[in-house]
Amino acid sequence: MSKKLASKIKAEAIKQGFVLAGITAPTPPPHLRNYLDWIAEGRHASMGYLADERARTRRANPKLILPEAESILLLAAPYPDPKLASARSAVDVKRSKGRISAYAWNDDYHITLKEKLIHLVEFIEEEVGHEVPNRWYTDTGPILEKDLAQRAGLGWIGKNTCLINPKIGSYFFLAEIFLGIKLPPDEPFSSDHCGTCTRCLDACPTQAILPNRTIDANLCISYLSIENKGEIPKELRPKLGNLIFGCDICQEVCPWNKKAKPDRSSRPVRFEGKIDSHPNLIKEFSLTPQEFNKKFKNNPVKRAKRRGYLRNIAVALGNAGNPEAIPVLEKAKDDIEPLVRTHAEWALRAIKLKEEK
Ligand code: B12
Ligand code: SF4
Ligand code: SF4
Repeated sequence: MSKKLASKIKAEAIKQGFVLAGITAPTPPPHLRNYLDWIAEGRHASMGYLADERARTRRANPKLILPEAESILLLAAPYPDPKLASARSAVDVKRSKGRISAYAWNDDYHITLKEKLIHLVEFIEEEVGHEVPNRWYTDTGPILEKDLAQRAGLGWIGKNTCLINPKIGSYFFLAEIFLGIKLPPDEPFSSDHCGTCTRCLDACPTQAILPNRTIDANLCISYLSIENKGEIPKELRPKLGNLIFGCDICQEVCPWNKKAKPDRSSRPVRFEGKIDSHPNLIKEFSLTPQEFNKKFKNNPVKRAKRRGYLRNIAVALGNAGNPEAIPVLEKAKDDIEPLVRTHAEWALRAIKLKEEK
């Protein structure tokens, strides 16, 4: 097992823009039990792909993903710190503006990281002088990414369930490359830096965070506004406030993100969002299918589809209670999407109720 090769690979990963790199073996993840209990309790909501046979067997045994695998390289790629936009746009809290999660301000990481992962595989093959069986993923693989990343030494799993690194916080994506070569594994990150802190649990608007460091997706705003394809339960709508795609709250309150500098990647970082992180809700609600597709072509927001995105905006408009939204909401009663129509009707009722008070 070459330590020198491992160091070279990690150095190349950092050169490519990753901020953390570590190695672990393709053995079963340490906290598989938590995942099995989680799906048995239905905490995955409608995300059936997390609970099927393929999902369970592969998570239990990473070797099933690539039988030749001898090592897994775990990587972290930074995304913007939400406080960069808060500083830029103090109107954040003015409720006619929506909020889009920081991870979605730029092009979809499923697309942008692909190139870097392929480059790393090529680099490794050049170094060893032959082809190396490999398989890479970011997010979409049947893997407990955080559990493996913790074992590869990248950080600890916080009470908010995110992987946190003491130097850089938690605003990063995880990616991994399964490799058919033996590399020396890193020491697992064994300390827990949450201590007695409960800020994330206290701040979560829907109390979605469970005591065993898992999330009840049925309650999580990130799930409700992105993965959920149906109605948002009426009793939860007020809790969404002005969040129209994803949620960063349990990370924003985390002291480890407050400490982390926005330029944690040691490169100059400005506000680099390609899309408006705090769009005007009334304007955004008027997006036609063509405009939506154009605006979010390579952006994570497209995952919600126009009907999910406008559903979320209708809820935010209802929560804002601004009567100026009435004309666009009235118009949406004829929208092609039933989901948009029902949520617009709810928003109109919510605004009228607020007016009567
Ligand atoms: C499904 C999913 C979701 C669901 C469910 C989230 C959840 N926490 O389970 C929803 C839609 C809600 C979601 C939301 C978000 N997600 Co998501 N999501 C995933 C996905 C695809 C699977 C997660 C999963 O398997 N959950 C099931 C539970 C049981 O597993 P787990 O969360 O890994 O939990 C483990 C720990 O709790 C551990 N554990 C429990 N106790 C202890 C104790 C110790 C000491 C240790 C070490 C471990 C441990 O055991 C569990 C099993 O290993 C992963 C990618 C992947 N393939 O892993 C991305 C992923 C977790 N998501 C990610 C992101 C960025 C987000 C959001 C921030 C997006 C947003 N802004 O809206 C939010 C964050 C919400 C939150 N606080 O978790 C990143 C997280 C990066 C990081 N730094 O941690 C990931 C890794 C995707 C990626 N490749 O970057 N997500
Ligand atoms: S992402 Fe938001 S809703 Fe989900 S657990 Fe964190 S604070 Fe709660
Ligand atoms: S807010 Fe506190 S408890 Fe929650 S993840 Fe951060 S340090 Fe841990």
